[in-house]
Amino acid sequence: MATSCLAIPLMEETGEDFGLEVMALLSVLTPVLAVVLCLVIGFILLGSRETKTTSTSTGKTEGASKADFRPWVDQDLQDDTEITAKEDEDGDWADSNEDEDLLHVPYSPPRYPEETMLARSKDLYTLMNQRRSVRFISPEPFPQEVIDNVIRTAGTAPSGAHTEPWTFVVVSDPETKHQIRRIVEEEEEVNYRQRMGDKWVHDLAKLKTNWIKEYLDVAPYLVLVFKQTYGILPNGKKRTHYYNEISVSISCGLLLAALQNVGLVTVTTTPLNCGPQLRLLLKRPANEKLLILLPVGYPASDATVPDLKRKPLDDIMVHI
Ligand code: IYR
Repeated sequence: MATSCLAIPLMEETGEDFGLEVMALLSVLTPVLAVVLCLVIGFILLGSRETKTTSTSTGKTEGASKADFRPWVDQDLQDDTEITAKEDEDGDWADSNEDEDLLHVPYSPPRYPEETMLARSKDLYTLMNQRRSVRFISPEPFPQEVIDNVIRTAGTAPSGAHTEPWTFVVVSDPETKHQIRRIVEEEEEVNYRQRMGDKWVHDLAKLKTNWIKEYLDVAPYLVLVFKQTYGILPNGKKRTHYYNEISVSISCGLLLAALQNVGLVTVTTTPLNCGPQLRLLLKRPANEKLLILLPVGYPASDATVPDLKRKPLDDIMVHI
């Protein structure tokens, strides 16, 4: 803009003079233009950083001064829970004062002599170290009460603000199992062929997995674990389910241990892109999102597993 305004009086001069003057002007203006350009870029960058900082902080920290902003705390607190809760701000959320008078009672779980502790720690490790993800499951039935008890066990997991944000859908009906298989295989074929990409498919090659999931028809039970991204109170108001994904993941860990404890097997599957269809098939509400699908049964008599090794203690533990 500056050069075009200055060019007007130069119009009447000769072509040579015009060229010289433009050159002279440009040599004076270039450093000035460079400084102006730097300032503009600087302001733009600063502006975008500030917007980012505010948009990634939680409701609590919004509006906090720069000195108050503690990303190591505030961003850690922002799991999927808070994002989901904020996205749905127009919903009617409950105040969380209903448990204010919660009674605190004495707690004295069993205490073992050190020798017993050692033996028990070894025994549980030995049992859990035998756990493997098994994709070849026998159709042989087992009592439904065992499933009830392992799910009761999963339900003992800790959860954010004791919200217990889990739903375990147990499917034994053959037709529903088959519909689940159809949905999962259809999506998994697209996953393996397109969505997962070459690197992921290559990384899985050693496990010899693919989109054919026979176990979904064969296993006597399928357990579909849903995380409740928020709760719904009897009065219809929504209740925040803090850290719902972590809470449900912990409960899945307990479920795996409980299955191992009774000699049943499973494989933790996370069927990519199947959640919404499975949720609708199983008539679960919109606040529930599928986290994990577990086929459960005895291992097939000819079951095989990849010969994987576990990392030694030194590789997984740091003692300070
Ligand atoms: N969900 C797919 C792919 C898959 C992904 C991972 I990461 C595995 O450890 C195994 C399989 C499937 O179940 O085949």
